[in-house]
Amino acid sequence: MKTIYNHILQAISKGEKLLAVLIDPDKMAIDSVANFIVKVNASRATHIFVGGSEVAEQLTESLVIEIKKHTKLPILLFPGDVKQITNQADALLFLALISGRNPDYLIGKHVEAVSKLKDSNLEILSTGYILIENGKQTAVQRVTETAPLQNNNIQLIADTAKAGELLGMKLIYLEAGSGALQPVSINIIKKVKSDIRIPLIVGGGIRTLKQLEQAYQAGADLVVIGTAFEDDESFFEELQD
Ligand code: 1GP
Repeated sequence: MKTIYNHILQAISKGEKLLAVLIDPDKMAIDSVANFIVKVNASRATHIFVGGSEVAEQLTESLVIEIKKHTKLPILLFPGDVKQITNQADALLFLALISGRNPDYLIGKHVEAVSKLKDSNLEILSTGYILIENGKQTAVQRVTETAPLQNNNIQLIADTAKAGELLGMKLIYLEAGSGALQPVSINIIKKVKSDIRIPLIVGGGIRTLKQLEQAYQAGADLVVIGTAFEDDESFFEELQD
């Protein structure tokens, strides 16, 4: 059953806030998964995202299989490339990098992905992915060869998100980049949230409970955290369910 998107909509309609733990297959050894997932399960996390900008072939599939052994949380692929797509996950964030103008990341990779998706059971969630400047170059910028939107051009960011919604995307993801020095600003989140009707994901550079709560209060429906957990797993203790 492809119910992940409906669950997200239902949770939002009840005023619930969602949290995804991002696991990068390039940084997580298979034999560390069991211990890590115990902490994820005990935390307020509602989803697991798996993906990274640069991941060796096959790593994603074996990691997803291992994660699944230890949790009932839905696993969503957050792929940096077509080779990270595996039918073992529950859903795929089918990301279009709408902040950039690189045709490969707007449509090219998606066409390539179709042969992998034809017989797949993955729930496919079309997602408008918007990269926002955070003071340092991120892996996404380097790999996609696109410039982020400037964080002081809030109208352009909001219009980009709205264009994604009007194109029929199911989710908007505001991304400061993995390990960003500063998360997406409260003002940006507030403005985008007030302009769109579809669920809003926010990620990149969120390292404290305060930043998490600020993102939620500003209007993020689902926050993604990766680096803070990679750097210090005790952060999970602050996020007990
Ligand atoms: C990156 O938004 C995610 O794509 C999470 O970022 O690793 O900085 O938490 P962090």
